[in-house]
Amino acid sequence: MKIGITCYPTVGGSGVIAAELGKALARNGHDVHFIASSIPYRLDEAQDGIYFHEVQVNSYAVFQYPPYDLALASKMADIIKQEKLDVLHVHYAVPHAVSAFLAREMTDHPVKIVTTLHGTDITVLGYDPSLSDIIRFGIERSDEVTAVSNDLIRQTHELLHTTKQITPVYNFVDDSVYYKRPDTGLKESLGIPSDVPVMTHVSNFRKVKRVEDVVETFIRVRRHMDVRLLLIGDGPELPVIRSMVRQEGLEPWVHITGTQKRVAELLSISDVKLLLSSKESFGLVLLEAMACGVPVIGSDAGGIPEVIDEGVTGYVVPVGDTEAAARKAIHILTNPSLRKQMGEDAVKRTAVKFNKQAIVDDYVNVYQKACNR
Ligand code: GMT
Repeated sequence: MKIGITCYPTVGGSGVIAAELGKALARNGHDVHFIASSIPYRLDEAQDGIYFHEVQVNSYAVFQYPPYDLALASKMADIIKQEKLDVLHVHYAVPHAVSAFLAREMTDHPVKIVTTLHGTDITVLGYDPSLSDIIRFGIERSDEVTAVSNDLIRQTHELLHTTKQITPVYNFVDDSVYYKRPDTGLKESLGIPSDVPVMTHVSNFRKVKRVEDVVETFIRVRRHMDVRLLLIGDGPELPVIRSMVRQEGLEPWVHITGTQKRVAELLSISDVKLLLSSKESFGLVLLEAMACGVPVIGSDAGGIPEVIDEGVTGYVVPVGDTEAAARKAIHILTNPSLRKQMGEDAVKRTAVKFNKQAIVDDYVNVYQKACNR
């Protein structure tokens, strides 16, 4: 098939999934055309069957805001016509599904539109009355719609009052990147003694991630045992977290790494991974940790309970309940055989329930369904 893919190219789960999906589709013999404002993170290698088309937005004095959505629609229409695309798969309803609709209207070629909902397009923007009608429009005019968890489907129907059928397709990880790496001195280079366990959080440090709960949980765990905290990533809340760490006098035990390329290596020296968000449609970082053999503790927000098998690969705690999160973390960290068993089960569950090839095949089935309409 000839498949167009549009996503936000910056670091973020949706961009990662779009890029990994595109690479896997190309490996399976499809032609994949990325249409985005820049090359998606993770698409930096040359690969047969992958093409990149950059959307350029010109700025004119007449525009207070440069019209990215229109430039995107124009570029999509060009590529649909030029490449005779069978399917245009857009990640995020706004503006991508709406730009795709406009692009299809601009061409005579019968391209099908597949939209994948990733989360904040519904759980945050869906509450905005100035956007909810256009999000619903983008969804309803798509030929097929998928979402990354059943909870996101429930929320989409509830928030947008749409009856559009939405297919759940879970996220996956690239197991050639995320697997347990041997520690070749990384723990030591961070100044962490080999027998001291490590708690880890990875995110884009937005408010919804509730990173202050992660630090609060760490403080509670530290009252019981020697432990370290790795905070990986960057974002608007990082300065707040830095000052919390300073004020609490935690600097010797908390390692703030910023954005990292070697996430799999850092996860591999971790003993438990925390994601305590208030909103989270899936939580791809949980899967990345699980693939590296790390037990996970997540909040009961959104799709997180669909990712964690309670008591098997980790634990789910109520949003904001740092006491429960600390209790679960202490339970894992003080039971080496449990920590080991959970880590092994996490790797197995990731390979089965979130199997990359099976999920790529699910997307191809969705494309075929759209084309057979
Ligand atoms: O979590 C973010 O802030 C980034 C956002 C994105 O666009 O990548 O993540 C969303 O999509 C990911 C991939 O499907 C999911 O794993 C995240 O749970 C989801 N984020 C939220 O729902 C807050």
